[in-house]
Amino acid sequence: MRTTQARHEEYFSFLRSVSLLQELPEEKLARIVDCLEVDYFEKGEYIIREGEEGNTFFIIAKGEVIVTQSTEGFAEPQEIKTLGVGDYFGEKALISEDVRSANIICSENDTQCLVVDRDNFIQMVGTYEELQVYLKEYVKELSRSDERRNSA
Ligand code: WNU
Repeated sequence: MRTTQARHEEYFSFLRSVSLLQELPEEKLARIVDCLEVDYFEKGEYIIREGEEGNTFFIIAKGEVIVTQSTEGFAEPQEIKTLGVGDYFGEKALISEDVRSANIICSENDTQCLVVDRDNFIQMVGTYEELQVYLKEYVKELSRSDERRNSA
């Protein structure tokens, strides 16, 4: 059996490899590892639904997801991108204090996501100015690309 210690080290070094978290101080990263949950998804499952309330931030540890969004002039939500290991999502609802702005659908069996809840996310971002600025900019950019795409 894998010990708690081994699991801690595994997630710690994985999170260190995520570009967003590269500059986080060691103790902050360790705290995130302590309060992480791991969620498992199968192909076709919705991880996030557009329009729903959301209180969690996700980092993909294994597998792949697609991002789709309802778009003016189309009956079905349109695919806008694919995300894989080391990518993250779900920050927008937390930062803009809004409902989920896109669907996240699992596209590979046995996809694993590390899940951080709102309070821990706010702690992680709030205590780190550069991260906050970076994410806020990124979220603004997402809203701009939504407008360009005519998302409904
Ligand atoms: C996009 N428009 C919108 C992605 C992930 C992280 C970053 C892009 Cl920093 P949420 C739905 C989530 C949303 C984003 C993600 O979908 N998303 C997008 C877009 O063009 N959302 N509105 N591209 S992938 C991605 C940048 O994380 O957060 O909580 O839920 O609204």
